[in-house]
Amino acid sequence: MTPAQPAHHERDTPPGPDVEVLVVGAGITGIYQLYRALEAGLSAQLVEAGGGVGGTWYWNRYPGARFDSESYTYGYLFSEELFDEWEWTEHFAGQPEIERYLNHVVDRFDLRRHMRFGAAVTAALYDEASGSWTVTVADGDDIRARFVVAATGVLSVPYFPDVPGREDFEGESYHTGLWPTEPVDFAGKRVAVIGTGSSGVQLVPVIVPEVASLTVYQRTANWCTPLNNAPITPEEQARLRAEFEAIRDTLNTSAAGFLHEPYDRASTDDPEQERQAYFEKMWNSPGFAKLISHYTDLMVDPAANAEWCEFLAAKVRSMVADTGTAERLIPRDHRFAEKRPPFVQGYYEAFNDPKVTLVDLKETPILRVRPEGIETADGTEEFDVIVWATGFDFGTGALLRMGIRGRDGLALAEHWADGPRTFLGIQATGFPNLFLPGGPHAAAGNNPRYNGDQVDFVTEVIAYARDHGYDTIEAGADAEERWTSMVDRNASKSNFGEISYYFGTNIPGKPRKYLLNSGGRPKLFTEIAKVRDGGFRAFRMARTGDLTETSA
Ligand code: N01
Repeated sequence: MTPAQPAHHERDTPPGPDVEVLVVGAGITGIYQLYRALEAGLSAQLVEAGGGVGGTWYWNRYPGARFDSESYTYGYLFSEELFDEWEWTEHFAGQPEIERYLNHVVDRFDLRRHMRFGAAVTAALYDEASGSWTVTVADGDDIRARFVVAATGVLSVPYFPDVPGREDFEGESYHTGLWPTEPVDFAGKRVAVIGTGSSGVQLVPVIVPEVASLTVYQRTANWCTPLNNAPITPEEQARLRAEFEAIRDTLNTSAAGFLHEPYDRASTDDPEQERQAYFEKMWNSPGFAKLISHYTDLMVDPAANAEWCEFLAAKVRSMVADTGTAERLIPRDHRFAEKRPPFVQGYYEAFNDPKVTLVDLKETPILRVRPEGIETADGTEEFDVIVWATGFDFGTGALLRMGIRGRDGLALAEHWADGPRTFLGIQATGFPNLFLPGGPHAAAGNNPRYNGDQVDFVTEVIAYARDHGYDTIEAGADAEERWTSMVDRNASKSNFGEISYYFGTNIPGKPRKYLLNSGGRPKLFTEIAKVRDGGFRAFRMARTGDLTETSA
């Protein structure tokens, strides 16, 4: 603005947007979106509810939190210099190192000055006349933005089950997804952990040495397999650097965004003895190799899956000394990968420590939380600390809590009353100029890879609109319908039950709709290419008459 121009409040016309792109969330996706927007020459700001950078990796700082995708496959690939200069210490880095990395990226690319922390979004209202959004943050400030990119993540709203008396507990209470920035002192304390998903099973073995006692409350046993983590040797570091181009190509094109090679044999191709040998190889393989490099029929043939599960059950029995505990730790009600499988370090072995007890909630459900502890059908056990490792309102949780209202005041909560409706997982019809990379209908493997694909495309679409003089971008209703029904249709073809939080089943009253991208990353690539080839006509782009006058 030149000095001769009046200040915004003195104008007759409404002021123009404060910023072209407002990113919500300083997680891995939001940081990347901020970088891309600035690189494209757009003015951009980022608001973040937390006190620092990291998103999931800021909030989930519980002991034991770590990657289960290889560190160098999870980090950014947009800069070879960044890839070269950052040395991950482990194949699967722990939360402190991840948080340091994300802060390094923010400072390395001078992004922090565009970021505002402690700024949770409480409302986002679309203004038809100006084709822009007014976003209210927790301190009451309003930011007007042409485009809003909600990079708020799928696992960002912790879920506390409605257990009677939960608020009455007089000891310390924590949720793994809302972990305090000050370390929690477990020394000599009687600790309860409720929940045995990926978070609970990471935490348990790490705190055992400190606690006086640890009681693990398990409702559903999980198929946990070893993470098989290791330090990255200097030779491996050198190889990673030397092979950057090839690594990036594979990660940018592979179906799930991993380096693991898909296997070309079905379990029925091998005789029993060779199958067992291959199962052993999988057991000793790192992280998600156990899904991606497994027999091709693992996820489609129930018999193949059942045989692998028998192999896993035998492993549990061999690791856990107490027979009753071992049997309780073996899942009976779902197949491998029907729920998101956790990868562990020393989880099963932790139950051999006399300080650790397993309570099977299918046998003795929690009746209530009391001021002094937890009451089950077996009586009350007293605790100093309760850790709720009870998961998240997955997929739609954050977006539906942001007070988003689009065209004609349409609430996103209303538009999604029966589950999310999106085009490519990045836009919803009726919400022009709002983008949702990394939200529902997005996930298809290693998060940063397909979230990054979405961010790249969002940036491309915004730049296209800008370069062609358009102010508004909105997914067409037919495009939204096509993508949404593709997601629902493919999800319903699975021979797995709808028991995972992927279907919203962990939250009472939530619509049972698939929340990931059931078409996978290849489908996202195909559709993006089609949109590009079709001259972006899947989006409605328009000029807003008075915008040119009022834009900053
Ligand atoms: O949450 P979850 P999470 N009474 O929903 C139990 C990612 N992640 O935070 O299965 C008793 O998986 C519930 O029991 P049930 C990863 O994508 C990644 O552990 O519903 N228990 C379950 O055991 C993961 O999938 C890493 O019967 C109750 C647990 O709480 C996702 O985050 C690390 C209950 C919740 O498990 C979520 O994982 C950590 C109740 N009323 C997380 N309600 C990496 O390694 C729920 N539960 C990268």
